[in-house]
Amino acid sequence: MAAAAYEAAMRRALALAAHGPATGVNPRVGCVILDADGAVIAEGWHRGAGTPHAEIDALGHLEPGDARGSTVVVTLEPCNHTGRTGPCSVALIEAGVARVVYAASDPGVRSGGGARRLHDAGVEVIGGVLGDEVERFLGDWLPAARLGRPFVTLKWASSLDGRTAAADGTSKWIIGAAARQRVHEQREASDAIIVGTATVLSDDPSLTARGDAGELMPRQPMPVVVGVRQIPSDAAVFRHPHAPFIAPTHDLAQVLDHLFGLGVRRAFVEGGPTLATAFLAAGLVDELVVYLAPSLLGGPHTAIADIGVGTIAEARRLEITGVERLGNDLMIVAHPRDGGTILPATRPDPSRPLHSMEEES
Ligand code: AOF
Ligand code: ZN
Repeated sequence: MAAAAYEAAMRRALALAAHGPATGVNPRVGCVILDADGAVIAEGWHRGAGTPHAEIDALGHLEPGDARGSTVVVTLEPCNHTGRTGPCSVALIEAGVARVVYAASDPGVRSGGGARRLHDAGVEVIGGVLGDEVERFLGDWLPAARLGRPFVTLKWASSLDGRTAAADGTSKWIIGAAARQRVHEQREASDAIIVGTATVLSDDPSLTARGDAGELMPRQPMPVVVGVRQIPSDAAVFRHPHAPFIAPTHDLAQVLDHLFGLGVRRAFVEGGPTLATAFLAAGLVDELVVYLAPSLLGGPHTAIADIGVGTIAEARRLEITGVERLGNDLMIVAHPRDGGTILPATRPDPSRPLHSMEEES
């Protein structure tokens, strides 16, 4: 079979993968099974954690023995572990497939290694077909799997001069309705929203994802509150559809580690400035989303505090990877040019906070 046939089947597998859920612990995966003539004999995709993997879903559409000698085209390297389900590598070997074509390697410490296992069992294995497209499609899931922690987006909304509050600390509605709605979409696309205790104490946010009529969106991220200060038992976050995860610590790496274990792959850090600065300084921010309103506030309430840039040559230079105009506001997405995190970690000891997260207003 020609490379073009594998690519065409991979394109179909990618379209199938898109039926799956875009958030949560498991990736979106699609699979197409071809007979020896290259005709499609089965298709499958993954429907979320606890359900069959794409390969098993596709095999399930065939009679026993019908996959013998077939070519399995799948967007992610077949898994090699027993998680909520058994290893797909073994299922494919037992089904007697002749060849496995995949796009992206599985970076999981436990789940990876399926390609090698298949190869060792005499199955022809071809990796990297439409690799870049599938990488882009998998979005934050792959970086999170590689990092072994959630992919972290840091968001703030500021005036044109980079202030997130006026001199008296008031900060409601810096950005307009269209931009605020975009924030709700980004919340819905996240697995967790993280704020500091100071934000809970000053703003009492609900940390829900809502539609433009204020209604709850179908998916709600897990609310997470970081910091050692007590928050009142009647705080709005306790009325969130999911029980909030309260992390009475300043050890952000540990918080992320715990969230990863709970299945969080995409974390959205929403405030305030001290928590934002602490995440940056700990080298734990992968992406920056900045909403800019055409207003000027002046004064002391900058979006982030000292990040150790003493002179202009030390400025952390980023690349703008997205711009959207939302009503009168702008949304800017930025990433580091050289890969890695927005700021490299500056504090080797995460148990010593840069500033107290509790000082923030
Ligand atoms: C999926 N769907 O189609 C494939 C996956 O806990 P489990 O058993 O569902 O295993 C999840 C892991 O399996 C996942 O993180 C990924 O590494 C691998 N492959 N996962 O959810 C699939 N092929
Ligand atoms: Zn699998």
